[in-house]
Amino acid sequence: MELTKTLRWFGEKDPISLKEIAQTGATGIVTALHHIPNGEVWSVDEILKTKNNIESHGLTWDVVESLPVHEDIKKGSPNREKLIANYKQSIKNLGVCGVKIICYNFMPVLDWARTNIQYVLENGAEAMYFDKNLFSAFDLFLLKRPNAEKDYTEQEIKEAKIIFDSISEEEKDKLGYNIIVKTQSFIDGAVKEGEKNYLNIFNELLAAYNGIDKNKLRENFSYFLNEVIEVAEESGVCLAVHPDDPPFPLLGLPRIVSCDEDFEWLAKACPSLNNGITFCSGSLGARTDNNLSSIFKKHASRVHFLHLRSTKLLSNGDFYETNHLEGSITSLMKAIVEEQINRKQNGRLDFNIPMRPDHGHKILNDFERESNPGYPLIGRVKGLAELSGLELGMKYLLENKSH
Ligand code: CS2
Ligand code: MN
Repeated sequence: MELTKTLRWFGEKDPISLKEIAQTGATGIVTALHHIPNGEVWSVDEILKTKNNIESHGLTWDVVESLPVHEDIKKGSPNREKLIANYKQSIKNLGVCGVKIICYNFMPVLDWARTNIQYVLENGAEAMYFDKNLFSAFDLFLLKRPNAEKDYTEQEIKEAKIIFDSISEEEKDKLGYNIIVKTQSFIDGAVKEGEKNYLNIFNELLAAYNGIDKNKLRENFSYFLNEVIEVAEESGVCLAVHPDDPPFPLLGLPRIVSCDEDFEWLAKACPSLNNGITFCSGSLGARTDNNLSSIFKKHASRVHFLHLRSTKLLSNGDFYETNHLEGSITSLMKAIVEEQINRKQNGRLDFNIPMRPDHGHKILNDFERESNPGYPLIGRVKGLAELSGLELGMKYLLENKSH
């Protein structure tokens, strides 16, 4: 019994190769068919090409991350029927090919958001940082989102203005780029690199959510889940929604997968255990009122995939991604191992839950090569090794206790 160790691979365009990943201690790959446009069917042929490639390196394709949910499904637009039909077909095809866990998210427009993707730590390593005031400054004064002021207090606007006035033009450009162009949704192609007009395009994407509040978004999410769940069950595929990162509303957009109450809603909206969760400790950890191990314990039976990393929350609401073993990861790992033991005792076969170190710091030779933000090789491998050791020790303690 052991968590399945995986690393994310961004496909052929990833500067990090499968050959390298095969040497890291990971046995599995988390990837997507990045070349297929969002909304189109993943055919059996295309899935098998990637699967065979992964397997030719002695690895297994354990989790899809992500099979993206099209914005029109999130918005509940009339053409969602066609898009949902395509999603169902992709689930079916993945099931046929034996790829049985699908991670996705239901965050409008944005995926994860950070203000600095090269925050230098005391030891010289680089991490990703979210500066609350800087993010507000971006919203209010760079993006100039219509009516943005309504989402902030006077004090917040004042603080955002001070910080905005203190940074150079070059830093402003970089800020926009970090926040928008490097986020996952833009990897989907909504804005091309070098696109000068990207702030306007972005404002249009946001404006399309005018009138869609938390309840409406929940309604659209529930509709989607209840449409696809039967196919998922028949195909033996588990869906695993990734939490909002950070887990609070941004840019006037609703966020509905952020906390315990949201997971409770999720389970009620679609009770099937195939409607599951990607438990991302780093995302959920960016909120003081999210107690990681208690949220995990409460919803453990529907956790199909683990993203493990730690978030250092500062008193002013800023946060950054800290070392994997910091924070409450030890008590979370205890809860995870207990869940594995439970599953085994209850005859569930899915006790080797796939896990990956979600992001990693840039360290050592990572500085000598390109990588996707958050996904340098050595920093992630350090996290993987640390988490694997923690798991092993925890298992030893808990199993000996139960004998
Ligand atoms: C990931 C997310 O890189 C990351 O932070 O955890 O982007 C994740 O892949 C998506 O939200 C899942 O759809
Ligand atoms: Mn994550």
